Amino acid sequence: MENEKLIAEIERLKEERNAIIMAHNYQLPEVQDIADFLGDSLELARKAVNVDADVIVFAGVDFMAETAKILNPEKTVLLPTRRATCAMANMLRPEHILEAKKRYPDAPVVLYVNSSAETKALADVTVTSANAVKIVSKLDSDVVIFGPDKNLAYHVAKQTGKKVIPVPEYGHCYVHKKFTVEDVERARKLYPNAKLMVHPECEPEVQEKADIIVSTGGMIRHAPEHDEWVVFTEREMVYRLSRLYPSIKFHPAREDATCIGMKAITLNHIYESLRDMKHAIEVPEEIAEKARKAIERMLEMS
Ligand code: 5XR
Ligand code: SF4
Repeated sequence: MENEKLIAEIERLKEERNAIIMAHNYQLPEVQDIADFLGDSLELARKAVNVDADVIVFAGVDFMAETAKILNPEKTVLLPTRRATCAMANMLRPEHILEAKKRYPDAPVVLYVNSSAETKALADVTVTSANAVKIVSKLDSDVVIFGPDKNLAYHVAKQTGKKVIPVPEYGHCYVHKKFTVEDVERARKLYPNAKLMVHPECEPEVQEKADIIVSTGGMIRHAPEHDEWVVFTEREMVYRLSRLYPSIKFHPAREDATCIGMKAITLNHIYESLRDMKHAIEVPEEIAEKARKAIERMLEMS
């Protein structure tokens, strides 16, 4: 089917199923264009609690759909394709956490929201890039186990002065790892009037040269503070920002910073997911209950 027809079919099925479409800021432009809500994973999960819909089609990667399901157990949450997965979240296995807990039995387990429900169930508290420093400082312990992003772990250790044990030792996002100091230097030369907005999943030496270090939600909130930016995160963020603020200039720091998991979702998958009610996310209740506690603790502490 052509896009126009697909979009009409999606609209029709949305009404029939009482469904809404939520999309992450890294989704393809044509997916962003049909979304009812756009945001980062936590904004979307929170939003999902307040919407009056029976079905949520989640255009994002699997851990995001799981988080939405954990906070909305009574709703049907659909992931348009099983290929939409996060390479970084997949690096952390429950065994990594259990092994670290053996070495540091008194250390709380702090997990970035970019993690599976199974691992969140082993966490004392979850964090986002925006509240990680605040939450770790508040914890009553000088040692914390932290996963899966070692760059965020570095940032947290530096800001809090605490001992941070990264699990796994090599956890990272391959999309954000692409950005180098050379990209920063090129951006400064090419766009001398622009400021640099950098995602905290980037390497420490890139973060150190940033004007601001923010999640995608933070990029949206801070963009109006200046009229030209170079954006160090997944490239579709530039589409999102440019559509929101047509009078501000945004340049991608690299054209090749694309997330394969995010890009796996097409309009056709969204149509098929509404037509066949697939792939419904299920989180076993004993896992969901524990993971929900860790997420709710974050919401209370931030
Ligand atoms: O998965 C990601 O890399 C995206 C992101 C974001 O900034 O949107 O990091 N996910 C966030 O929801 C996590 C929040 O700190
Ligand atoms: Fe995961 Fe990186 Fe893709 Fe975000 S951009 S979903 S952290 S692989």
